[in-house]
Amino acid sequence: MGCICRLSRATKIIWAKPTLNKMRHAQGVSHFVLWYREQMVTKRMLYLMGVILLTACAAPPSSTPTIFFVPSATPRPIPTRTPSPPPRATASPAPSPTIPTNTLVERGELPPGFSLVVYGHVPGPTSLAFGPDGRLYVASTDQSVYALADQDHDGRADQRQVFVTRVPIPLGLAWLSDTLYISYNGFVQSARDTNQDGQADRTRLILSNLPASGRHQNDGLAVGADGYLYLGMGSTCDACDEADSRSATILRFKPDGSEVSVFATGLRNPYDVAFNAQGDLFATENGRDDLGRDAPAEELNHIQAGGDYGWPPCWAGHQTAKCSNAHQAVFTFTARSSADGLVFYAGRNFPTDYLDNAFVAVLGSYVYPDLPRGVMRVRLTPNEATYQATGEWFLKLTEGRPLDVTVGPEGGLYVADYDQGLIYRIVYGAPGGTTED
Ligand SMILES: [Ca+2]
Ligand SMILES: [Ca+2]
Ligand SMILES: [Ca+2]
Repeated sequence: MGCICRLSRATKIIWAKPTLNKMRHAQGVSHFVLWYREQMVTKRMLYLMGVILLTACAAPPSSTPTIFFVPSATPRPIPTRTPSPPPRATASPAPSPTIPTNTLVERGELPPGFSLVVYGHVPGPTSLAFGPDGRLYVASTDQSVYALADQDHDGRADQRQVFVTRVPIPLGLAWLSDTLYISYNGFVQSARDTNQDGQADRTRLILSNLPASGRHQNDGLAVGADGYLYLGMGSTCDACDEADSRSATILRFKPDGSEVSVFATGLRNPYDVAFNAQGDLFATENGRDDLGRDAPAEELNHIQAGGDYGWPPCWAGHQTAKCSNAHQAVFTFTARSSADGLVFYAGRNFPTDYLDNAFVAVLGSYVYPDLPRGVMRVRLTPNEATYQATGEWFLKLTEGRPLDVTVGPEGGLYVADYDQGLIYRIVYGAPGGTTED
């Protein structure tokens, strides 16, 4: 399935299958990988090595066509070897960025200098959003939204509180001022905590009766600079003509639920939506399932007002006469690997070349368990009216299934692992310290 098909209803239907439960259990309790790196090297040389390692680690999924940096691995019989990274002991007098040492990676693989710790535990986390109070709000498939806090600032949550309950299959969260908007099965609800006890006491239905009875439902939410909310709307089917014009679209509406309009169409399951620093809107999209394992690719789309993104007849690499007006994806991911949560990096912790890069949570596939999963980094460059992109793996996992990503006020990248019920915190340097400097 090229999506978390029925993370809405299919969460119950598909994932209840004994074979899939067996598969999940077979993944077992995770093993922790301690990745401890201490090197006394010059800043310039190690920075260079970091770039080389980063690009080497960036080996893309085979079906991802828009990768620029491909390490040349072809051996040559003649002794004209490409110079390898310089010896570690070579000193350079010029100061340059240092790759932090003393990092820790409790899960997966990251580029040099980054660390990852388990920040918190939430059952079936589907969506993440930091609140104005600095807490991390986490939507859960147990029909709740939790708020996590790291009160002693050691980089791990030590307090968890239920903020809202009775929100079945919540897939999207977005804060606007003191109000949390929650996208759940067929509805968007607002929630506020007016008496400062950490729990919502004022809730209000903003949108009702959204099409959610089929294969997908309403997904992620984002707040635009224009003050409107933008909502991904999944299709009711794998590939069909929809009866409800709101299905397989991006909806736009005012925070009070008025002025609902279809902003863009032809998106089979736009799991998440996010704005970049320029105020442009992007959406991930899970492609159709009926064409086998190798097509279509999962997509990242630059969403423009009135745009048609092609589903069902058009997808990346398949442009027929019907597709002349369909927008092309700006980046693609391995077919069927389920590109889901999306955020643009706007923090101060990562090196500056990460600013405004997209991070995309790639869930992987329950049908094809060998497909890659983790978090991809996508760099976008303006190109006429849209963008061109290159991408590489940022976090590679062999177990667990990332479903959403967000950035903390202190600049950490937070990842929701749906399968493991964990939230990861990734920073540049050693873990610890969630206080904004
Ligand atoms: Ca803590
Ligand atoms: Ca309250
Ligand atoms: Ca999200």
